[in-house]
Amino acid sequence: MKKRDEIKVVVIGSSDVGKTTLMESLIGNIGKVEHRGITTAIDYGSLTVNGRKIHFFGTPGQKRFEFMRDLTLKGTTLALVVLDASKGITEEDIEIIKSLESKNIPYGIFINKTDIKKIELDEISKYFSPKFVIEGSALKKIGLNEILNHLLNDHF
Ligand SMILES: Nc1nc2c(ncn2[C@@H]2O[C@H](COP(=O)(O)OP(=O)(O)OP(=O)(O)O)[C@@H](O)[C@H]2O)c(=O)[nH]1
Ligand SMILES: [Mg+2]
Repeated sequence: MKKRDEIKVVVIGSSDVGKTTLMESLIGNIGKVEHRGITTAIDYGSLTVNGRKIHFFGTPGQKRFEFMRDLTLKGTTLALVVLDASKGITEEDIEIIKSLESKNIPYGIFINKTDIKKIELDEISKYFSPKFVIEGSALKKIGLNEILNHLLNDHF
């Protein structure tokens, strides 16, 4: 199978888990709209790695913006779900992931903020069937190359 030259990745997850920080660490300057640190529109940035362009769309995590998340998921290659290890797996995380599964959208999981605390990986496999699970820190720039490697090399 020929790998697609351009892919769309939607960064998704509940409020404050570090989605915008992750995009900034991966990409640098991104388009973003925030009000007191809370994302209120869609973050956007792209990267071209080994001739493959990756378009990243970051969704707001607050519940009142759920409709933007659903709209942004249209035509996505993969959803990248960000979890906050310091909070553990929350009801909202489960809701978000179950919604992806019900729409048959492939997703990978990035467990963020592992500089503060870790999550038992068994916990993840108990609930979910992601394409990949990566532990790291958006703030400390840990695990970012692993994300890119999966985006470039996996077949979704
Ligand atoms: N310790 C630690 N803090 C982090 C990490 N990543 C993000 N943060 C902090 O977590 C807070 C929220 O980060 P954001 O990137 O704004 O989170 P978000 O998911 O985009 O939030 P919403 O857009 O409101 O849904 C900020 O204070 C970040 O500095 C990390 O890896 N470790
Ligand atoms: Mg944000």
